[in-house]
Amino acid sequence: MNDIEQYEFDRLGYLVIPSFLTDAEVTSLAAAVDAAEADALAQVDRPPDKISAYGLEYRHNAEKGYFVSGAGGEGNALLIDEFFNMDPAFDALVNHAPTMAYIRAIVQERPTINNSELRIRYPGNQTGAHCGGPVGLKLRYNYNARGINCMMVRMVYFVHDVEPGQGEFCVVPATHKSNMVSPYKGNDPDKEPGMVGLPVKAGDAILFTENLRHGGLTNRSRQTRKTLHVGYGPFWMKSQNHSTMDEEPYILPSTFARYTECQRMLFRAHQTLFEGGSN
Ligand SMILES: O=C(O)CCC(=O)C(=O)O
Repeated sequence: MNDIEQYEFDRLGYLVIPSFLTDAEVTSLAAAVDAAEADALAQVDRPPDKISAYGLEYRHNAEKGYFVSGAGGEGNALLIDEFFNMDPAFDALVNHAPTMAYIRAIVQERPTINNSELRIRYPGNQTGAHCGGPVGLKLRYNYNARGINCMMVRMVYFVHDVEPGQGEFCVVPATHKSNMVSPYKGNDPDKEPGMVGLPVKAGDAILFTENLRHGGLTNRSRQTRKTLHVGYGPFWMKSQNHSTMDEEPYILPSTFARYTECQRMLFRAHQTLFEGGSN
């Protein structure tokens, strides 16, 4: 993360990183995303296995190791938690060197992955505006003598272009430093003053602090928007997926068996990487 990127991230609370993934990564991730969507869609008509603390209904596929909420079709979104278990193609995003360089620059304690969500937003769908201003400790943005000091941050990976009107990820820049909760009622990202959509190309990524007010503009196109969201934070933070909130990371033994030791460390909470050290 260079000086300009650090300045912009501190000033705005997010960064759009162009051409972050290679063409080969985009191709392989896009195919895995489509296969995951087909698998998850086959689950959504049966009764839920779990209801999250926030009231979201989840179907759990224990064999493939994921939780899905939502539905397909006009106006809906399908949210697949723990997508890392679904396909070895997703291993490329675990200890992804370019990502880790950004994460280490903004999370001061040893970072781990605490959240993985495949977000599939069908035409007509929007993601309500949330966060910004005073938030709890787990989402907080801070700056100290060592520089940027984030709690939870997210990297969003794009496997196809998202043009204006196609359900762009959106932000109210700089609200990670706001002292006030947004006074705008309804959480409609299309109507919230200051909200800006961030169009991207396939292979781009967006890094943001969860302290920033953000959401997803209405998808007014016929293209379904498919994005991979990976959350990071200090090692002591447990799962921040809604389906497994504050539980241990949900990584299947078969997924763990594929990983290198460095990849495994990204899912080990409450441990330090080096004996006697915190980093
Ligand atoms: O991309 C979107 O529609 C919203 C995503 C979001 O809220 C998040 O990644 O925290």
